[in-house]
Amino acid sequence: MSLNVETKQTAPYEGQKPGTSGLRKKVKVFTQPNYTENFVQCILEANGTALVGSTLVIGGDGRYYCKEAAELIVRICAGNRVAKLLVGQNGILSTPAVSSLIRHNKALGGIVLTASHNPGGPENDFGIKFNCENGGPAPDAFTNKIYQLSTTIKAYTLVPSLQFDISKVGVSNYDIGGKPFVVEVIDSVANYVRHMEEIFDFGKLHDFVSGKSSGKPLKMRIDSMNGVTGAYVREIFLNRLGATEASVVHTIPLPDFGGLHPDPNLTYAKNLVETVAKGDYDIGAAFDGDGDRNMIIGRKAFFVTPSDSLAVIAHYLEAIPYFQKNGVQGFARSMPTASAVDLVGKKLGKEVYEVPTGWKYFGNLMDAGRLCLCGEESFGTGSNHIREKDGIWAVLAWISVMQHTGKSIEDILKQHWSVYGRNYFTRYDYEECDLEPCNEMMANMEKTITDAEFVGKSFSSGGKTYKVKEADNFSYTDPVDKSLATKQGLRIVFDDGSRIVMRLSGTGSSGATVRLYIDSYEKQNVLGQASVMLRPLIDIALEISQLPKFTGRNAPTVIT
Ligand code: VG1
Ligand code: CO
Repeated sequence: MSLNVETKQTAPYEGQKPGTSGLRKKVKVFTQPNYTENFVQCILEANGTALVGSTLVIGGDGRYYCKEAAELIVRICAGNRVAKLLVGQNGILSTPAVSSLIRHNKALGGIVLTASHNPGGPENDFGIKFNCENGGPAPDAFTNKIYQLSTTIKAYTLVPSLQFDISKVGVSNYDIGGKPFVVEVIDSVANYVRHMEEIFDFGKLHDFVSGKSSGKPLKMRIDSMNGVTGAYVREIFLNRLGATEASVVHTIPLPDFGGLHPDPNLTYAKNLVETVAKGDYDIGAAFDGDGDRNMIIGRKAFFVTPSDSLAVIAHYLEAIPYFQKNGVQGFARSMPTASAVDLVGKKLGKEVYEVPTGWKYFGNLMDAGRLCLCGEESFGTGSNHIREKDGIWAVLAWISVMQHTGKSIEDILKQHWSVYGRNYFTRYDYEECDLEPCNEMMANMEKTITDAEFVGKSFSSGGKTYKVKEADNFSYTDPVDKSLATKQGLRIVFDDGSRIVMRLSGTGSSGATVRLYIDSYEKQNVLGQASVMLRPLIDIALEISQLPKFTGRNAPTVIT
């Protein structure tokens, strides 16, 4: 029986402008009549004629409204002449799993349902983003097109009568206006686990984790924070690597993340940090809601900054079979990320790229074969095995390094610093501030730091003096397609390499979030306490930006 396509009239909604990684709004915004429908129709139309007969991947992090949105999207895709959909069972796929599936199946792209690390539930956030055929988040030119379409949309098309069961793995075939249409509900973890097995030496890791090689199992606490990684973690760490049941916690994905804020950092993953601090663990790790972020801590909760994590993995890439096989190309980091990896790149003779915030900026370099490992200070680490950051991959990389060196996480870091020096790093977030004064603050600071007199000025605090070497609003020309991204963050670089960076978040769902990044390099004094070492530069940043005056805040909401 042929199913009918229906066209529904609609009108534009304001503000359907994708941010750093997709469109993120409150659930209540997405569930307004036609809001989700409009945005999805615009995503599909932005693909132009390539959409006809294409394959798309659909899945998300299991948060509230994820399953309903996935079912709705299937019906809209059916109405837009897509030929085949790969849909995660119950609408569940981690962000890295979507990226892997797109590449593995040579799909045109994927629609990812997530607001990542933002809290979930009926009162909280939902999000939708499009990933292109390389598996990475759509670049600016593409998301601008989606936004443009959203301002003029008049109608969307769907097949309301399409019946399928998203909770059962299996293939359903349809005839839509004489054309075949296939919905394949897939096991959410199988493809991803296969991919990890190709990258890492699971045999070696099994012996190391289970204790078969040493008689001493690796003591781990892996915390999925009730996000999407639960199922992946259970299959990989318990079933494949032989870890004990007690090694993994919060592995059931919940629509509201059990009330947790699924953001793996020292503030929101407090339970993990406290447990590892008190207990007998070699490694602790946590992920965000959609599984692309990771936090790594060692014995007694020894904290590894994401900037250091990237540098250490870069130093030990030979411990991972994937890189032995495919070779090591360049490295990259986002602009606010501390420059520890630059030093490793320099030593190994590798190119190091500095790109704006957001994983989409790494994709072109990877596609061009110039980049194999990259990271962001926001707990993102990944490689060119996919085009998203990958939380579980990062933990497997760290366990590989531990196995390879036979050292503890703390010793690995201390040795790294003794060779390269240390980039002390912190980020202060001021969440949900009023937008207007924040815009004013940024404009004001831009004016201050781009004044001709500013370069060469010295600032002193707490017995330290920093002299400005350069200052700008960061802009980036993609070395591959020459596309230009401007106004990516205010940046003050001092002559010892230390930096102050300030930008407004592009992932918040209401108000403005100010991010202040402080990066201070020490060649010798590598064993200090980060909060003490960074104090002078923080005070200087607050003075130059006049942040307390503009935001009315005396302290950040989150410190990482
Ligand atoms: C934040 C991070 C950025 C990251 C982005 C998406 O963006 O700072 O590094 O790429 O989130 O990560 P912003 O614009 O709020 O600073 V995720 O795990 O939320 O997809
Ligand atoms: Co995420």
